[in-house]
Amino acid sequence: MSTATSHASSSVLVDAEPQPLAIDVGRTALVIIDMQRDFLEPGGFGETLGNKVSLLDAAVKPIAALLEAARKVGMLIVHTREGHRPDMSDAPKAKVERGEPHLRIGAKGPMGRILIRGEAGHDIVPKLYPKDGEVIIDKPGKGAFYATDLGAILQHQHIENLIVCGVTTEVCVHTTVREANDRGFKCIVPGDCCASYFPEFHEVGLRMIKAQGGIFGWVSDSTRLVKALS
Ligand code: C5J
Repeated sequence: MSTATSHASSSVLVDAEPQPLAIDVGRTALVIIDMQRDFLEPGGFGETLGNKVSLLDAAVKPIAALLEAARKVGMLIVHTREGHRPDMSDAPKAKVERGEPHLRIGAKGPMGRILIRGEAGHDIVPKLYPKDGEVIIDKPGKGAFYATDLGAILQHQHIENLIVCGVTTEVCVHTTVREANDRGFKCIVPGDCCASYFPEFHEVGLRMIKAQGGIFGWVSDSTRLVKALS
């Protein structure tokens, strides 16, 4: 993992709503939520829940552009993966017992056992694959702080701001932004780097973040963020 002390400290102004935000790049992390095959590809968890997974493809290209810009400036990069231990001891019964039994978490699908660590479907899509040294957080819940060491890592790296993106907007992205906001992080959410199986939830999810003076954070997009970083 790269360390905060190795990150160049420079303040940039990010165009965002409800207002522009100045961030110190060296104290900012890019957090990419759950860009896993299980959510984006046919045969995974997303599809077993009855969703049209191709709707999530829209976020891949903008995230790739942002990831490239963040890597160039040496920003701390965090990738998260939602999933469970193979023995499923960390999977709450209430979460597992939903939907058809042969399509539930832990069941065998075309990409291996659904939402289980180490299986092909649990891995991150090739276009956004983590590079050596980037942080990977395996999370059993929707929020990236719940039952993980993300908080400790961000604290040790002196991170104050998060750029949070990924899938899905109203579930794991939103939960993570809310957790981060309560922990004192300023969160910027690039809208085009997020996606949902429900376009209306995506739209409203973004509006909820920036409403009321930015009650959960700021909303921007990949173009404005890449411009600010370069
Ligand atoms: C869901 C997620 N939607 N990553 N997970 O179950 O948003």
